[in-house]
Amino acid sequence: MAAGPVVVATWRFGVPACEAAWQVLASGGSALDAIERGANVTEEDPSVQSVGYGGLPNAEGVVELDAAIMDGPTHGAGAVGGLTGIRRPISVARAVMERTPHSMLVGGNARRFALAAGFEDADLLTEESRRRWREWVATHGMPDVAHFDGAGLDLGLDSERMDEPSHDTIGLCALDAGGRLAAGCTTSGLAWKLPGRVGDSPIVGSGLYADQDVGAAAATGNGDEIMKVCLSYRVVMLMESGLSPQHACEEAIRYLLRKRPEHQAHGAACIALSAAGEFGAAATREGFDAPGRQWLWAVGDASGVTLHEGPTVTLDEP
Ligand code: SD4
Repeated sequence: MAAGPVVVATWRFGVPACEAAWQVLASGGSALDAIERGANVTEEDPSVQSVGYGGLPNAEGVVELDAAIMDGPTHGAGAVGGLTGIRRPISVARAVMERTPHSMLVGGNARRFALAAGFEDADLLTEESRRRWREWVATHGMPDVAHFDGAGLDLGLDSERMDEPSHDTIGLCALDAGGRLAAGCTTSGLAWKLPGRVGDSPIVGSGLYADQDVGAAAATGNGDEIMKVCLSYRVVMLMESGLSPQHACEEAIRYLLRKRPEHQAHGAACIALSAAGEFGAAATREGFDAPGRQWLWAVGDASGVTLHEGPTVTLDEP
């Protein structure tokens, strides 16, 4: 008999997402539906400037969304990368999984698919995100993407300027009453990214992973680093080798730090949920342990939805 139901999500905005997901789980709904419902709450919230509607745009002022969903029982997955002008990208990702033989659609053709599948065209910029982009262009100038040499573009990865709301992905892992697992991830990605840049979030094994026999994981942080170590896959594999979700998260973050010690100013974090309903989370200390930027994550279960802090990990510790 499986434990649960339970849902885990990244960041403070994971609280309303968990509340919505919990409603689904509590009424006997599937983990997959819970993930989608929870993620949609964050995607539709204009005050979250790192996910969906209201997310900060790329260097040219266009909001490009990445999202993916993974279903434990079928080991199915769907994803979209660089999706523009659609408000609920995780639902498009689910449609990719359920209505096509493929796993990921990108760019203009992901948008065409979404429109054909019945999603509405939407302006994703809010007054606030437009204002912030104009401010960024005024201080940095427009990068010349066609002749980009890597020198002139400031992606805003300086951790001192990274306040909590500006760059964070919602990742969710859920276990339903029937013992089914699912994971999801949705983001507008790094603010001011090069047009066409796709992060870890829509990539199975990097931004999210679910193995029905073991557990699920999701990641947030600098996707250009996260994808180099397939962070979510690593967390789940560590759980498979016998580590608890908490220790698996800490060990996977340590692995990232070992492999890329010079590249962690922006940081990375992960959450995990086992098939038995245990959960855990960890983040790099650098990037996620500054005033206004603590590593926070949310849990929803029968006792309610709670916000948790830390732990953060460095290489100096065993
Ligand atoms: C990305 N992982 O696109 C996302 C962004 C993020 O905290 O989660 N930032 O790289």
